[in-house]
Amino acid sequence: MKTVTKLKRYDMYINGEWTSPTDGEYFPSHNPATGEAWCEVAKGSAVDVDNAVQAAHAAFLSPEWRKMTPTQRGHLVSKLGELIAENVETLAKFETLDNGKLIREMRGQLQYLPEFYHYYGGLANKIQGNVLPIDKPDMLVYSVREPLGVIAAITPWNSPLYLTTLKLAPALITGNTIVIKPSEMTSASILEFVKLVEKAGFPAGVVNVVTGFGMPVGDALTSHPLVRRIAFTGGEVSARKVVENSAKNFASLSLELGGKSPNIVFEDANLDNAAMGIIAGIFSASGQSCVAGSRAFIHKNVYDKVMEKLVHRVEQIKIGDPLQEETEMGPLATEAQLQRVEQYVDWGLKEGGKLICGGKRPENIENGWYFEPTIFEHADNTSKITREEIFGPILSVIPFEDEDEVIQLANSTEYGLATGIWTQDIGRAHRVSAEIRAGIVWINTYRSVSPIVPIGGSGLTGYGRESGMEVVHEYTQTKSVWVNTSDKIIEDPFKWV
Ligand code: TXE
Repeated sequence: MKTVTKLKRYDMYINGEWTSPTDGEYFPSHNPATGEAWCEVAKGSAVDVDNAVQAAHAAFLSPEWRKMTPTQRGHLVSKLGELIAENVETLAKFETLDNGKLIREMRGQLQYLPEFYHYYGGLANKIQGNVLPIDKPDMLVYSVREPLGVIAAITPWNSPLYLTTLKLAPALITGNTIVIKPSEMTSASILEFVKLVEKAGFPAGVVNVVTGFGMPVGDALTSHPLVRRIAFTGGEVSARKVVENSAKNFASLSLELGGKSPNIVFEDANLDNAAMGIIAGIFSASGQSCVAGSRAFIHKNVYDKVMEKLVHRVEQIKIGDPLQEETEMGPLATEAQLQRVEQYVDWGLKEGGKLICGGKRPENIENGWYFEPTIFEHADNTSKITREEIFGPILSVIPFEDEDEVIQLANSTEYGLATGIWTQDIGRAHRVSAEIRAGIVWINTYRSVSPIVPIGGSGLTGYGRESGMEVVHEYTQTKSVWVNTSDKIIEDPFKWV
């Protein structure tokens, strides 16, 4: 008889308490490398969401949080960074178990994550208002930047802790409180991480986590009347619902929905680096990255050479268990995502794309949601596979003849997130960068991120920016304070001042 092992069970974190779901239900979370359930997570409801938002709202109003100085908040956020640094290995393992990404990628992300907390921790006491050069006599006018209130953070499965951090750190240093709703596929690492939030010493209710599905949890959270800002990373379909919900509570919004980012290789580029950059751009994380460089435009004079380098390296990619150090490509995060990738391969072939390599599940791996790194060659940029975000390991390669043509091709997408430009010509690098419609341009590099640098895009990618200094404005609002410094008696109440 098969023994049934009891799965690890996660409750929600509301008002500083581990809280079981009001409906008493839990759902399984699967390991993409095996396809098997490895833990279960509380299935939240609208009632749980309300409890979490009310707790966050009460914490926002509490003297304990309100009266804390920015310096003290900064110290708490930096402390959280230190605790992450001490727990990299454990957190990385939970992320890999849930989303199937390589342990070495998750470890690398987590080793770097404390930098975000230190950056924002240090920024906490540098957010200043202004004394305004007012055009009226006997007046002192100054502005202060104040927190908004309860922030709703909705995150996807591809990089749970990194994408949560982009929202959490700026929200906390500015004095907001937060309710996080992780993806239903990858809640475990966030729930493990929240233990560190508790340990860092944040007051109860400042950080809350509700788990469950988009409907009803994400929906109830983004339409809640006490939510003042929604920071959303995910797909277009859910994003449209979130935007509709924001019409109910007038919460401000940032949306990061991915892209169809190009890597452009000019004939004067260092071709070895360009090939490596293209591979890193699309096959890292099995293509499940918002900035995945899923289109490569290669100048016709170097097209064959670059293709040869690309195919040669791609055919050596080691696919397998993401927990093994030598693995280079792990599985896709869900079975649905795997089927979606297969569907795009079918469309690619039907629409006249030439399959150069990959295009199927690896034959030597029995279980798990694996797919081979796949390269398609196309004559132009018009097919579905070259226009839509796939979120899988499929690269579309298209040749081009000149700069104007490639700028037009690169911009002929509804997204506007990232672009890679590979050239040794400094003038061309900046000229092309200026013409590209994207929130991030990488020249002779790809996929670099830093807490100091804003991320975001336009069009179908969404709007708003995360990371960098300017994001603190998105988590604060200006209060203008007018002070009459004169001791004159006000004689005419109807006189315009
Ligand atoms: O995203 P969803 P999915 C893209 C990528 C992918 C597609 C779908 O192309 O194939 O989106 O991915 C929550 N109200 N990206 O299905 O469903 C949901 O519970 C509020 C790009 O995973 O949008 C989860 O927490 N929230 C992207 C989060 O939204 C709702 C990363 C994202 O899930 C909701 C992920 C609702 N009505 C996918 N419905 C990137 N930018 O990197 C769902 N959610």
